[in-house]
Amino acid sequence: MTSAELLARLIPDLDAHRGGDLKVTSPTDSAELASLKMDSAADLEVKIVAAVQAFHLWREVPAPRRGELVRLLGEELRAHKEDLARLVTLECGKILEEGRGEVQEMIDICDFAVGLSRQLYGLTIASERPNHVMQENWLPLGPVGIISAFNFPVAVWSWNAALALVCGDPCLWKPSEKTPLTALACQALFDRAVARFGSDAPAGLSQVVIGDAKIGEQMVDDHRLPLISATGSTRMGRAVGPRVAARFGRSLLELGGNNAIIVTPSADLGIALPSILFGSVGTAGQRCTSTRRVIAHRSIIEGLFDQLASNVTALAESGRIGDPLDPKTLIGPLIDEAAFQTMQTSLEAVRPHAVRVVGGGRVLAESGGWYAAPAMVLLDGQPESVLTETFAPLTYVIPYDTLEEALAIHNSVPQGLSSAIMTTDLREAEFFKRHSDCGIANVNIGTSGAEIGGAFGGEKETGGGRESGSDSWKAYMRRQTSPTYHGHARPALAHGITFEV
Ligand code: UN1
Repeated sequence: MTSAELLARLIPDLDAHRGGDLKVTSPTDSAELASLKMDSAADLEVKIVAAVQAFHLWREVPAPRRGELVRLLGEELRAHKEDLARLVTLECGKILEEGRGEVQEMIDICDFAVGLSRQLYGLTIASERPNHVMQENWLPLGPVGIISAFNFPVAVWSWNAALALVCGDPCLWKPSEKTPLTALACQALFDRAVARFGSDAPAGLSQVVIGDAKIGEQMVDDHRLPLISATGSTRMGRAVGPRVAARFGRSLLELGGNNAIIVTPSADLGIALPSILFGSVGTAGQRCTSTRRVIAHRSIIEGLFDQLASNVTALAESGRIGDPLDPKTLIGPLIDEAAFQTMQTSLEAVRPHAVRVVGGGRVLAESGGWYAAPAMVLLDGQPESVLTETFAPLTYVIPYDTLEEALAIHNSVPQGLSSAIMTTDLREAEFFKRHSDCGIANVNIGTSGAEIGGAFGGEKETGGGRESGSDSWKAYMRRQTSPTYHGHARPALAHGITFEV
């Protein structure tokens, strides 16, 4: 199937979006996939008005019925999983197997949200006054602005949209300008679900905004979007957070990571090695949960580094880097030349401090894509440059002597998303869980590949937001405390106050 055929299957109305201003290329070979029209400020205004109108109608639809729409969306995703995964692969360059995994995350969050649509529980709280009941109610919040990144071009939308929709909120989605086609494909699948759902799904319930940072800023500043859920770099979050706060909006930020795996002397290397490799070089190191640092006990670091080095060298030499649609490929391209150059800059910055450096160069230049051989860097400490997240297959291997020291190194970066320890010692595992400052703390599991059922997100410069599972849905609703008096006599005042008029 050609890319044109795939696009036609997934985005029946693609022609309506074609235009001159946004060229979409595939990182696999830098060939153009399509050229799209960007939304103007006036276009966005129309979409926001439609989203507000949709909110007034959608909030009145019972939540379990709203869940039915998300159930149908999940069915469309199941039916189109392979096509959508291919488009994810073509547009962002992750290998097809990971494209499938990403669509599976979408299906999973839809299932989760369907169940949730019958469980948006509030509380009944004991009142201090006679004949009073005090409830805590969760009410729809309003249209949600979703800003997503290129590396999970569809799953991140679904984590937000599936929850927002059952909570009663329309969605306005600005995907990365590098991956707008997968967004249009999701919108088309959503439209199919709506067609099967019936007329109580209002127009404007889910809309895509195509454009760059400028139109994103317009969303961020608009008070009619009470929640902005933004995924991307810490730099982006630094701009978004204060702007949303300035209008007293709510933001849900999923920003950079600088995730580490601590490998203790008791670790089972048969578990540790594949976990480190998937975390470091999987998705070409372009997950916010990718493993950027391995903090290994000094007694095992040399042997571990040798094994990591020989594994990544073998990947490069055995043709496992390349076309992400090819089933034998494990590492696809970086998103673009700028990503490759950033990786080189980080390598140059760390080189003077390195004990050994393996890999890191460009491969398959003739393809037109920016493919990098994964780099492993053995260090004897944690230099300044390691504190910055590099979105590439670049992993720093750092020694430690005591577990306290390992955690100190671990926590000394500004980001706080995912963390891991490889150990067979219960005490080490529990010490790690208590002291890791991250939102996610894995034991004998790598840093990437979190399940949707848990709350996903991190602390510090990762932004503090939580999305997908657990009680993340609360971010998409507003909490109302509602005391009711049901007695006959003059009601008592709280706090024991008497006020006789
Ligand atoms: C991201 O890279 O932005 O935990 C999200 C994981 C995936 C999500 C990554 N479930 O690796």
